[in-house]
Amino acid sequence: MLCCVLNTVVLSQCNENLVLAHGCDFTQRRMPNTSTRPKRGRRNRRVPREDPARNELVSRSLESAQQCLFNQDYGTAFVHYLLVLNLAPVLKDFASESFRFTLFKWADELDSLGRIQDLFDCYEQALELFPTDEVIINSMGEHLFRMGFRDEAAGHFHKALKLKPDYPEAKENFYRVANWLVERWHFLMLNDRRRNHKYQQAIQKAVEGGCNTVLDIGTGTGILGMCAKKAGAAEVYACELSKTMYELACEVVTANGMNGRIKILHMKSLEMEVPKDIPKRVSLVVTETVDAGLFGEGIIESLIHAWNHLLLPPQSTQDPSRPPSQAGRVIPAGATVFGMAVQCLEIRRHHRLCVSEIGGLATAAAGELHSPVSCSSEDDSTEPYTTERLSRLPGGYTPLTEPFNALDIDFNNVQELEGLCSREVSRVRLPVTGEGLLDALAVWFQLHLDQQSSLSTGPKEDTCWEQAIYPVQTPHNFPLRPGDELIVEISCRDAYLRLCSVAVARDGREFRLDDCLDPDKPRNNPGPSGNPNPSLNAEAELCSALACLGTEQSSGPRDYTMLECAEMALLNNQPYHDSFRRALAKLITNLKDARSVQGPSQGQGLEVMPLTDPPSGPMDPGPDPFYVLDVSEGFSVLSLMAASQGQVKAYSSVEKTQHQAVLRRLARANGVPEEALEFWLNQVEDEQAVLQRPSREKLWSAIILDCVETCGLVRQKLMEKATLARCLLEDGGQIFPERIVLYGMLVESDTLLLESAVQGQEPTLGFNIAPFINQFTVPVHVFLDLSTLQCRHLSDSVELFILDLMNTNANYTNRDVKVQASASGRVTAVPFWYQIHLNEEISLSTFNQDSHWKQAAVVLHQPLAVREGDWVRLAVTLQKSSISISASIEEEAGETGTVDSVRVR
Ligand code: 44T
Repeated sequence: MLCCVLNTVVLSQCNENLVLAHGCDFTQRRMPNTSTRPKRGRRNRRVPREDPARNELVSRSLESAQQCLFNQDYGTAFVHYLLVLNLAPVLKDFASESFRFTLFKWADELDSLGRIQDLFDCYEQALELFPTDEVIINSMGEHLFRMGFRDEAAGHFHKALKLKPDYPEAKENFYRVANWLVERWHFLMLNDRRRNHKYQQAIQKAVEGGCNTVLDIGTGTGILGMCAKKAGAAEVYACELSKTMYELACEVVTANGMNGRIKILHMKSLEMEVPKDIPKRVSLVVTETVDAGLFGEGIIESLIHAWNHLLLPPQSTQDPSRPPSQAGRVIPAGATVFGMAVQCLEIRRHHRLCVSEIGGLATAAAGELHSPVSCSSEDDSTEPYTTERLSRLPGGYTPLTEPFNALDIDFNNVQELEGLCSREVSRVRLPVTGEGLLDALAVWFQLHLDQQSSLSTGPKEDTCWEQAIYPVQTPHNFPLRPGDELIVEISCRDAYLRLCSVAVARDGREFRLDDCLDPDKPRNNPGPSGNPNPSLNAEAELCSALACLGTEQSSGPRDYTMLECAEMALLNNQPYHDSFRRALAKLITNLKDARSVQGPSQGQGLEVMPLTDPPSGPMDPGPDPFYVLDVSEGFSVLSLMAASQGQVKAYSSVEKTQHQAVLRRLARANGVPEEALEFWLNQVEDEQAVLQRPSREKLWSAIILDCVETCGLVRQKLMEKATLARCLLEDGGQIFPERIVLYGMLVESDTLLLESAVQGQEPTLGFNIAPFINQFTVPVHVFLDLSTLQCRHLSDSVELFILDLMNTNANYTNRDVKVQASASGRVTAVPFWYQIHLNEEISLSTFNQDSHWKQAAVVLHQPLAVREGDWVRLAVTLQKSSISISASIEEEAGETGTVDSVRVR
């Protein structure tokens, strides 16, 4: 009997661990996947007939469906249900719950078998039966998201929420992906009055000057097209590639009485043709398809295509008499790009490994770890730059050069646009003006709307724009000083502007900055302090870098591994790893003590395993090890740290082969025997292996759960995972963390408002846009840097919520918290962060300067005016893993603390 129970536990353990290990990660800040998945052909619907044979078939099928469901044969059950409900739609109400359950179970199986097309076919069949079932729609969205079809997933969540506005699962999903549908910068741009006004003026001038046929490329909400129409253009066309934005533009244009007067096309400008899409070439193209790196939205390609196919020929210098209505031109007319070298710790720790030791493990053997941002164009998985608002980087930045002119581009000169990508790589020599480590080149630009007017995206401007960041990827720590010259290469391969720091000139010699090819040479890890290794002065650092360069020709393979920026920052987070190390050590010591009292394996009432040879080293797992499971998302060394404690057999859920290889190398170099570390997902791939897992008789001593996403939100399904994990623990075993406590404070922040909705009652440039785009407002802001957020603190920090992972039944869903205003003002938001308690003594904060976590904030529906000393009641709700907060003034005075909490039923 015991054996049977355990087998069931182990079997379900295998599945549950998969559940524990896999989750939707809504937070990846990589390029959205714009591909669309293949669609199933529409099937003919059966027409139900009334006859006894059919009734017999229906009832037998229904019985079979129920029997199969009972036997957990979900595939067959699903087919039976389909048959039943197609033949007898009257049974829909009766069978809907079981049908859904069957669908979800079968879909999970198909998912784990990789039968993706079958999975979506099932959903589409289900939706033919239940077209307005928000639960099915939402669940299909979750599968779509996991498969990388993010736009489509977001569309499904939105649809589910429209069908049932208070459906918590859909709300949570929608909030997490809304920015894939309507990116947050739309709000910023529409709130940027100066930018709106300048564009409007430039367009008005051009139209009044005779450009009367206009095409708005990438119209977004339709604003620039409407400006052209309002200025009197005879014909206005607009195109938009995002379906959601296209639909929004149509709504906005109609609401502003311009329906039929602006032709909006749902397509990429590159696919447009004359006369198929627009009757004739236009005299003006307006566009703001520029990102922080200027070319990232494809403006070069779009304008080359527009000049060749959609625009009238440009005004020529030979024949200046051609009237503007007969010549083509573009707003913006061109741009000037600037760059500047900077030292910035925050950038460094997201792109380079800065520590030589993590939680007791030497890192040298990890090989070269790179972030996915690199100036090389060879690797498809890398992007040339990332974006940051320099003024908001925690810890700030130090300029190492003056801003330099990197590029000038004339959007009205098609030859220049076409020549850009075939241009020779240009080299600039920049006098170094500041002292510090070279971490990145920051780039911004001036967008010349016309001869008179321009917009700047510079770090010192009061704009909403971010700057493009080209991180330096060399493993060396390269201290620059005034008098040096930094040599930068500027190129424009595949229509991306690429900047790369290649060398430093000092005292008449040139030192290349590319990688040290000999992995065995010691490296000077920059260290988090900015001046990394106090024993090495700048000169010695340079010499040691040179020593590496001397061996550049050495053969031998390079161990080159890519980590996401957040994974890199996590590796650099020493307090995090040290805390885990201490907490794990304490647990193992306690369990050892308990075992020595009880005798081996007694605690679980299991057969004593045959004794094998005694452990040969301190880190050998030995015959009766402690089992530790790390189900962190992405790359994590916690399993290895556990294995290095000795007498531990650790299971890692690191999936990528390259990442597993890094862990193996680190294990070898740190004396952790191979058998002490296993990769969980390798094992479960092979069903046989699952059943023969060495730990089948065992329960876990520790399960490490990844509870907070980098973006600052509680990981989805955390509590469900904790409940499962709790069942899989041995006596005295522990979930890490055992508890997380949510903290927050009252702030007044206009910045957060500007990023979440179009503000104010005033129409935007006279147009009614806000109510439409504000439908996509999401009350929770993620990826905040609270330490640099422009805001006024209106209270101290206060405990908002506790999540007990060791006893999930003890949790509540609602809690009222009272907090006193420490200053007068308007509470616009409640930023929040977490204290993660690994055990009673050891905890970590997600709001800490070494943290790889960012913070999040709830933006209040309505700002709340407070006077100093007022008591504010915060009603905090945690539904699934999404937090909502509303605030009101508390009339009676009282002490800070919980007013009320409602337990989970
Ligand atoms: N964001 C800047 C980029 N499109 C600005 O679908 C600035 C980022 C930013 N449509 C913080 C602040 C800011 N044909 O809806 C999008 C896009 C569409 C096209 C048709 C094409 N060839 C294209 C190319 C793009 O154009 C719209 C605007 S694109 C970028 C705008 C405040 N973070």
